[in-house]
Amino acid sequence: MTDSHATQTRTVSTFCRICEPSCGFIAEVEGQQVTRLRPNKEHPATKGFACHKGLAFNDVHVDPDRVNVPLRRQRAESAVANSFESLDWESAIEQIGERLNGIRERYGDGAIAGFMGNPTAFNSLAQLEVPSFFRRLGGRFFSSLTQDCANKLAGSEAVFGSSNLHPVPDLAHTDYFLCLGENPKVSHMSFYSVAEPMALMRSIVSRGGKVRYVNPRRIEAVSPATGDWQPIRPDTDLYFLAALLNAIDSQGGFDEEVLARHGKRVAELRAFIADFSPDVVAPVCGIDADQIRQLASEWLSADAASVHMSTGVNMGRQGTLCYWLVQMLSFVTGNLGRRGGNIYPRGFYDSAPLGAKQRSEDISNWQDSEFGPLREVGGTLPGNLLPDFIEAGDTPIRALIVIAGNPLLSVGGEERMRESFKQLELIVVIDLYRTATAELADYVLPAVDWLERPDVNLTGVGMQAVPFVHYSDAVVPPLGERRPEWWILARLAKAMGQRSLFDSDPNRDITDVSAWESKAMAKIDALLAGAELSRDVLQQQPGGAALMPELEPEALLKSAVQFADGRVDCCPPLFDEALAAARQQLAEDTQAGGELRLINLRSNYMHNSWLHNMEKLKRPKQRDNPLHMSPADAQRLGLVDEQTVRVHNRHGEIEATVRIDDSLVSGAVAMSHGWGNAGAPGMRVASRYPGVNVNRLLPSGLGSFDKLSNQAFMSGVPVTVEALPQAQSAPVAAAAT
Ligand SMILES: Nc1nc2c(c(=O)[nH]1)N[C@H]1C(S)=C(S)[C@@H](COP(=O)(O)OP(=O)(O)OC[C@H]3O[C@@H](n4cnc5c(=O)[nH]c(N)nc54)[C@H](O)[C@@H]3O)O[C@H]1N2
Ligand SMILES: Nc1nc2c(c(=O)[nH]1)N[C@H]1C(S)=C(S)[C@@H](COP(=O)(O)OP(=O)(O)OC[C@H]3O[C@@H](n4cnc5c(=O)[nH]c(N)nc54)[C@H](O)[C@@H]3O)O[C@H]1N2
Ligand code: SF4
Ligand SMILES: [Mo]
Repeated sequence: MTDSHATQTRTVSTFCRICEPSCGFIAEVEGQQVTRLRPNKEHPATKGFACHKGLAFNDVHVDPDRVNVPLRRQRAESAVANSFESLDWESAIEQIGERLNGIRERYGDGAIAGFMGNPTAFNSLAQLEVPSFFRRLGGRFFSSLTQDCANKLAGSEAVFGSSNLHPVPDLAHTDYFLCLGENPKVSHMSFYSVAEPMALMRSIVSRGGKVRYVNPRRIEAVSPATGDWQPIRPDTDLYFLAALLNAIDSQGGFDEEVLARHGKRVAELRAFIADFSPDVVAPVCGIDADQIRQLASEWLSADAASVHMSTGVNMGRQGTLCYWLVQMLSFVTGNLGRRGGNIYPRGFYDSAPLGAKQRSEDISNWQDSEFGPLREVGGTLPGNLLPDFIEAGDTPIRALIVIAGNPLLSVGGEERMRESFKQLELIVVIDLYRTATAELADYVLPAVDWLERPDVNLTGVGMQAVPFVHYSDAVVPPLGERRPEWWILARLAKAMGQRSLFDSDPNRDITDVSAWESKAMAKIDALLAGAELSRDVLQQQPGGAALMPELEPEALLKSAVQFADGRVDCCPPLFDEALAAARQQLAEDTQAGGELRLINLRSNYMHNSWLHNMEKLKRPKQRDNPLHMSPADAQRLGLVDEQTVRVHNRHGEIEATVRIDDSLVSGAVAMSHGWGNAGAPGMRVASRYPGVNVNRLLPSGLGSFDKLSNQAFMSGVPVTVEALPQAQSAPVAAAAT
């Protein structure tokens, strides 16, 4: 960091906290204003890579629509619906604290709930402190994990004994990469932190290797230079993976020596995949049996093969089992813990044992709840049960605090969620914006953004292509009255007479925020100290970052597996019920007709439900979220481009505009989520281009999530599409199911 005269430009090294790559940036600062963000070429890991969303983040930082002071909703008697008045922090904290205490007294501890959203994954202090606030209160805790990747936590916990062990493809050395349900070019990968994934894909292909994207859509990553498309019908990956393993076993591809030394329950795995021959699954997956056998041979003939799956598979009906079979594909063929296969790179601390500790704290604890046996995964209950918990008879939730989340748009079933919120006595939203969820809140509290707070890249450790750690101080002081989440929650705890997050004595009057911050930072400092690093040392490195030595690939099987016997569980007994259900499901899917299935579509011009207030992202074709449909389906249904249609199923209905898209397999329709901002007038750009909330078509409540992991079913949900009657012409109604 170079400091000079206040009015001159100084440069501060920092990093982006929008998504997993955490790209290194240089912020140019004049006085206390950021004037420009640019990629940091000196950063040892991200090396000058950055995308347009991160580079434009200053637009969010200075957005006139940001919430800058605490807001309180005018109660119903107010003449203006949903008007908010500002108040000072002291009053806001005092009032909320008092109401929370009243609710606890009337309804018990469980009446208070938290929902923590995705941006906290890149917010080190919030990530560490938010869950403990609710734990101390004895409250209920939900997070966007169960709309994203909870299946991976549950899957790894069952197979490796740690919810934190997620072997990543060694793309720099692999000869074969099988990529399921992931779009590296647009979304920059998840559970694999890499700044420029497409450069790695190109290098695999250019050194004679193969990349296969298994996907119902010919995604942007597909090209002669970066890999081929393997089409698949939505939500059939479990059958495909089982058949691939079945074909590999038939071709003698199991590595018996590795299995004998490091595996257990291999016979049970074999028994399961035996029912899924390529011939049986081919018609369901929409992949020829010969092609499945060909993919098996390709995998086996590669010197080293690697695999990865992401949200397109997580969100199907069998996310946990799919993650298990992905690990099995790697393990049984001797590619797990091998150069060019899947590896555990470690990073600046060893996260695998921490995931084993989490297992004892939540995952193994099935409890009888009023909704049947339920367990927490990653410390969180199923987001899809939030409305049910609010409506629960004896022990209802009555206060909800949402931190960096937008459950009204990000969780399935907007109508149910909205309806259930009416029963809450208190809703508090801590956010940057007056989002659709915030619009229903009693209080909206202004959070700092990542230019205004210090962070270490905690998320991604153990899953980095190049293991590194970086630290950034706040680049500029907070604008307005914005505050960090830990500060808000610590103040609330104190106002409630609770032990504050950072102080054992609730009565001690702590006004020195920096003292709190250093207490909050102490955990991070301890992790850094374990790697013989400190924040000071990091800040003196180029890019504020230090590269970490990678574990040798073999260490994965030698020491990272967290079961006492050190063995990989090839067929965890926990799965028994799910395996039976999967066989049953295959039988049903084999009988099912050609219904349309709805899948997700991320683009470079949206980021979940946020960044919708950035004018720069509202390019002409990016101002709403149409329903993408293959030409064959459109023709079958008599639909044309730009036509308005009704999309419905038993969960809900929406109107959308058709976009004919030849990148989709027939039978799949795709829409972007995170839209539906008509009800968020506080976000003026977003509400000008509102789009429609596709999650109205997703299930909610019991039966709408994977019991093993709490992961919501959000991809492959059947829908019916029909033309809306035209004002002038006769209706062209055509149902797809
Ligand atoms: N149909 C469908 N639904 C999906 C998905 C899908 O693919 N399809 N994807 C799912 C996935 S993977 C995810 S992760 C979830 C995300 O679900 P959520 O986390 O509930 O939603 P986001 O849209 O990420 O909203 C994040 C909110 O945090 C605010 N925010 C940003 N930075 C900060 C900060 O530093 N502090 C605070 N306090 N607030 C901040 C933003 O303004 C925004 O309102 O959505 C899920 N929903
Ligand atoms: N631009 C942008 N970048 C983002 C985000 C964003 O919203 N916008 N969100 C961030 C977040 S929170 C996350 S979790 C990551 C997610 O990163 P990814 O998981 O890569 O997310 P997507 O780009 O939605 O890719 C999912 C893919 O799965 C495919 N798919 C859908 N259904 C199925 C199926 O049944 N089987 C198979 N095999 N494929 C299927 C879809 O066609 C899609 O290409 O992205 C992060 N990066
Ligand atoms: S890829 Fe993600 S982390 Fe990198 S600049 Fe873009 S939004 Fe930020
Ligand atoms: Mo996500």
